[in-house]
Amino acid sequence: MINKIKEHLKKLEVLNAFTAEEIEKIRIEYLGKKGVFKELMEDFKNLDNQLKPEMGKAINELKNLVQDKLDHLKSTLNTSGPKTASGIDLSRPAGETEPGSRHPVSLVRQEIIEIFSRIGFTVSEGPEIEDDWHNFSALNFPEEHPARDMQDTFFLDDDQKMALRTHTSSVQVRVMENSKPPIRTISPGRVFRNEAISARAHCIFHQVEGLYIDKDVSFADLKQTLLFFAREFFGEKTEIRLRPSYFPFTEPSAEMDIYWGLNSEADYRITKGTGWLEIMGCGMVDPNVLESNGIDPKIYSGYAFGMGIERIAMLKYQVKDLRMFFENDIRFLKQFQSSH
Ligand code: 2NL
Repeated sequence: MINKIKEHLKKLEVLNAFTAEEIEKIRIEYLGKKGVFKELMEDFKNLDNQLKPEMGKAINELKNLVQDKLDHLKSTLNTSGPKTASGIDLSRPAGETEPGSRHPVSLVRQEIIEIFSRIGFTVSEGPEIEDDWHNFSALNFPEEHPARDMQDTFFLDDDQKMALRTHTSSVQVRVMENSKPPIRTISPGRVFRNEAISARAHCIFHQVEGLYIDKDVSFADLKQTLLFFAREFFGEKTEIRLRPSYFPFTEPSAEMDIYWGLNSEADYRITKGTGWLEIMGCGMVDPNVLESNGIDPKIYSGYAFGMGIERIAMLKYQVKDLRMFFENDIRFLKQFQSSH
């Protein structure tokens, strides 16, 4: 009898179960009506009285071990479910995942789109790979203009026919090709410049450009639209100024600044001591551009503008280094508005 008990002890050590059914089977095998203990008790009855205390103790010990084993198996079932041969529990529920957040460039792009859509601008998008016509020629870039140079443009072939777009004006050329005035559209998108990467410049960045073409569109319309935008985005008391500038596709051209103020050391640094901050470039669409795109400059006129989204996002969120927007460091990204 003592050998029988020893055998059961050995068996018990390697016994395992992965489901509630298997555990129940073990329980019945040992503790059931026709189980191991029933049989042992039958043997026990027929023992010599002097052997009974020792055997009784051994049977009790075995019973306790069986109960412990069953409890243990049940507890692993509750917390970790079935295990594979490798011991990895594939049924374990995943830990909680933190909700993601929107990228600051997406947030600012969306805000700009919403402001202009309130005054009738539609959104247009187009290809990131462009031909020379849509990126340059249709926009009045002279044949030898430095912006076409290898320095600024990522050309995709040796004869410089195809390139990564350097601005989203190429999208607006496509809008002019495919529709008739009045045209009132903004084109947000990714653009590419073959430049050295620094805290203030990157070879990939995002732009929003705007284009409005109709009869009798004037510089006053441009100025009032940009003032509206500046006050919606930066606050209702925002002041703007326009400085003369140059772009191949607009005439006259200007740079729009907002008054940022000089209230802190940082303000002096970012406004170079003037209190004014450059926000975007703009101008009246050059008659050559209208003509190239099949729009009669004697009947129609238009204005256009363009701004860098990262630059605006740097101001809005006080980000000092443009490269932060491209590194996708979770610690940076999770500081912005959650998408939930
Ligand atoms: C800047 C300046 C500008 C435009 C973009 C434009 C588009 C067409 C015709 C004429 Cl189809 N102009 N776009 C005009 C002036 C300035 O962008 O600094 N962007 C980051």
